[in-house]
Amino acid sequence: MSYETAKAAFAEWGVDTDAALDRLKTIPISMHCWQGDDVVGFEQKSGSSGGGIQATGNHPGRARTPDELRADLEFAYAMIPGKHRLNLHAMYLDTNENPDRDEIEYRHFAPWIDWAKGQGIGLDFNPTFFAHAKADDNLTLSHPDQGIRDFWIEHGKRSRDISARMGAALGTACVNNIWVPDGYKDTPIDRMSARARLEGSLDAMLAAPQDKAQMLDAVESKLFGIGVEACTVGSHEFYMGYAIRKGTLLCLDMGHFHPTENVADKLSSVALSLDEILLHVSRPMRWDSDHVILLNDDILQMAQELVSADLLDRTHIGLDFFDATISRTAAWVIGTRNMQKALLRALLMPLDALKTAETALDYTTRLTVTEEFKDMPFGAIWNEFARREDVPDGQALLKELEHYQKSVSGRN
Ligand code: RNT
Ligand code: ZN
Repeated sequence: MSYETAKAAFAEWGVDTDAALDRLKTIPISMHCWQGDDVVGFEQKSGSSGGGIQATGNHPGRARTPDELRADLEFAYAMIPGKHRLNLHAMYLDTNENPDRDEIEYRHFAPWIDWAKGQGIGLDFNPTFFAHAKADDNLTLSHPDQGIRDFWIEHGKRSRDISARMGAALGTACVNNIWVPDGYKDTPIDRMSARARLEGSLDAMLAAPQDKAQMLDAVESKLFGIGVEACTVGSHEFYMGYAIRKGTLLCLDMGHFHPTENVADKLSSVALSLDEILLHVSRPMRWDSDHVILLNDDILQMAQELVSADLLDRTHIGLDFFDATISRTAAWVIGTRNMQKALLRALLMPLDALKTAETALDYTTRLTVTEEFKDMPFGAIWNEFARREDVPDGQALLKELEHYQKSVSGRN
């Protein structure tokens, strides 16, 4: 279907497709560096991610160096309409030095900042509280040993300083997201002390004020992880309370709740108590499995809430998935485009008319319209977006993805 025909179909419902495309273009997605190398990072040590997270699969083409990762990212960005961001983890430093986590400095990330400047993209950041000998017990900021806590507090402080300098250098606030794996495989006796220690460590880490124009603190909760089935110290309630009391962002990861919970439903609730929100858009399958996000109901509902509740300006959309059984670059491209497609569908809904029907308790109209809209030609509007943004679609996209994958498949 031509764009003009599709545009007319939406116009009949009072929806302006050009306005939707203009808006979509301005929504940055923070693409996570760790999809490119199975959450391994570039520290001078071997080892896997730990902390209850795991990429499975050994598809050829894993980025082994920062240069390879940047090349892969450049390709992925070229396949994705619009301008986006990169979400870096501290263990992706780019340096010949070998600093421990409590020794990292801005200069260890300088090549990333230069590259981001050249690409015209913003950076986000994460301290890495896993894949390290001092995190082997799955206890970091809540560890009973003050020395271990201090080590991780120092890592967190340095990450905040690095984030602030990244934000200043790039002219866009860097979201520094704190996720720790802390928890217990079996039922703990003293949850309270563990949570009090986590709170104390966070307070110490976040004590130094930072300019919000340069960096924003975020905290990420979790229900459970592999190896920490009985109790996660940084639970949802823990961090929700913490974020509200301390004025940080709250990160909602879609894989970090009970499987039947609707994470989209949480947005409006937390938004009444928080200034800003961070999302880790992900797809759990039976557990926090971090599958590549699909254009499924969960994502569509998330996007619709962002638009309907007018939360786009105070929500930072980050992605969090890692699949090593398929082309890693294709995973980035498909997942990021799906987030955009979900946002586009939300922007193309006749939300005012639906809200009017709902306020009038006319749920019949609400259901009729939302179901009729499932047959609307969203695809033609997306195709137009890709055309305007000069990125391939359909078979041309498939070809590009295959071609690039072939070019990296010799890496081993
Ligand atoms: C883990 C969290 C966390 C990580 C990244 C790598 O369950 O979701 O966000 O995936 O920090
Ligand atoms: Zn996450």
